[in-house]
Amino acid sequence: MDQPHAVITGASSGIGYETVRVLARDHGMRVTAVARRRDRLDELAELTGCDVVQADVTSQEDVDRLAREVRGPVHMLVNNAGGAIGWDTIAESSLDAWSQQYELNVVGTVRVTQALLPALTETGRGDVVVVTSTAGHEPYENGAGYVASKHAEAAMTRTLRLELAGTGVRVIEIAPGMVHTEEFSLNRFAGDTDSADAVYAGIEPLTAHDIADAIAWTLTRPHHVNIDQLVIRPREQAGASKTVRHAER
Ligand code: 8X3
Repeated sequence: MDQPHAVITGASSGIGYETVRVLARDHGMRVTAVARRRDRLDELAELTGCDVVQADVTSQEDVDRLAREVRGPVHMLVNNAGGAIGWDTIAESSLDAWSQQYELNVVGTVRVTQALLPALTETGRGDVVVVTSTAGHEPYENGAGYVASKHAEAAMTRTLRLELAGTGVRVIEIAPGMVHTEEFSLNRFAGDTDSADAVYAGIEPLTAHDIADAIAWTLTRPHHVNIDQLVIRPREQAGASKTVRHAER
């Protein structure tokens, strides 16, 4: 086969950024990094030699352009773009935040998948990875807008696997728990660094590299092996409502 080519969304930071590095640097894949921020994309291109496409997954126009601009066959799509907005009870949550999270986490993933599926099926052995969350499997208080969008994204992923059976395309769900990235919690708490830092207090959270490494592992199994779903949490996070925190030393 040609050099494997992976397209990764949400590549400007966190899990997406690290997945570009791991697939390009450690696995010698050709990577196209997709994100909104040009400066981060340029940095990644310099660091890894990846191709870049500046695009917002919530824009149909951008994603249509992505499908046109992506070079050569596409073997892998890593749908990583997504995020959480707000920390409120359902009674007090912003409807706008609900819509934004659904648009980004669910519709954005479907939009990119639709746009690249022809290129993925053409190769006869494609991969669609969807980075969901443990929030896609277990609810928690104050996060319902995110939790609901991630449940929907996980359901979409399982449906996609059913629909693509027989096409040669694997559908892989990666469901991370608490991952300390530079932006996830900051975005959730609208830039409030104290609240964002408190999420990771007294626990060793996962890193973006832990998840990128897991994504790479699923993608490098023999192609008849479909890792349907990987749920990955830090050891001290036994569940959404059960995190054991140790006193800071
Ligand atoms: C992020 C994990 O625990 O904040 O998707 O829902 S969590």
